[in-house]
Amino acid sequence: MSTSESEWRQKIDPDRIPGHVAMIMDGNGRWAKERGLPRSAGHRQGVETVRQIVRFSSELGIKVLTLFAFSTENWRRPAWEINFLMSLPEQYLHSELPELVKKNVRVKLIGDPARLPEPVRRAIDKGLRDTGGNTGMTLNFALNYGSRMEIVQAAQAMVEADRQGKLRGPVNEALFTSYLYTAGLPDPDLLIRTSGEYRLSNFLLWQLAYTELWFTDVYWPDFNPVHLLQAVYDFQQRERRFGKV
Ligand code: V07
Repeated sequence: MSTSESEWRQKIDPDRIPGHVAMIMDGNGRWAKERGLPRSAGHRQGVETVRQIVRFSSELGIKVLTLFAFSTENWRRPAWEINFLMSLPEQYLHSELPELVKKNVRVKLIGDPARLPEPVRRAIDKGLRDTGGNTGMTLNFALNYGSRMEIVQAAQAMVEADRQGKLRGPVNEALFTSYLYTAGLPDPDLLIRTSGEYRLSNFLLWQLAYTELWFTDVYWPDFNPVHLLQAVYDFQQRERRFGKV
């Protein structure tokens, strides 16, 4: 452990670790460009960061980690880049699944799986199966995820349930929440976005209503455990009011 890592660790209250941390992993392309490398090199290094941050988050005691891996808008990228990105879930799970199982991490997916290539779906299904009984950190990958689509699909499902006379109770926040991909998960306490962009980019719009937001100029491939400790430290200095005085 580096000095600065142990120093930051000491500044953090272990009893007030944010239960759910969500991350927008931005800046892989810019990281590569600044080094004169192809975008794929940025994505590959981005996966290394995912490995490291998942390990560290689970050791820190974070209960749910949600990572925005691929948005519904990302299909507009060039075909070669989409193909490359779609090879990453399999690569990651192939190398990490044994460790995730050992560390009691449970893999979850939010997003529409319908458009994902068959091999990706198969690899993820295996990940969900092999970790389904785990009770440690939930590692939640947002893949082909878009928040407005999620909300519209929830509304459609409620209309359909009502048509079939199966709507359980009045339409309120609790019922609506139960139709989202994130049903059963707590709302994020902390959102981290890398790479100096100050937007939500159609990520968890409903779920982020009271979330603390934390931004850094650091590109995702350079994001490390010390940055995460800094974000958690800042989180612990803030006073959350949830709309109350
Ligand atoms: C992707 C690496 C991180 C930076 C952002 C873009 C590139 C991990 C996954 C993944 C997804 C599902 C899963 C296991 C791993 C991933 C995509 C891109 C599409 F079950 N990283 N990563 N998926 N990047």
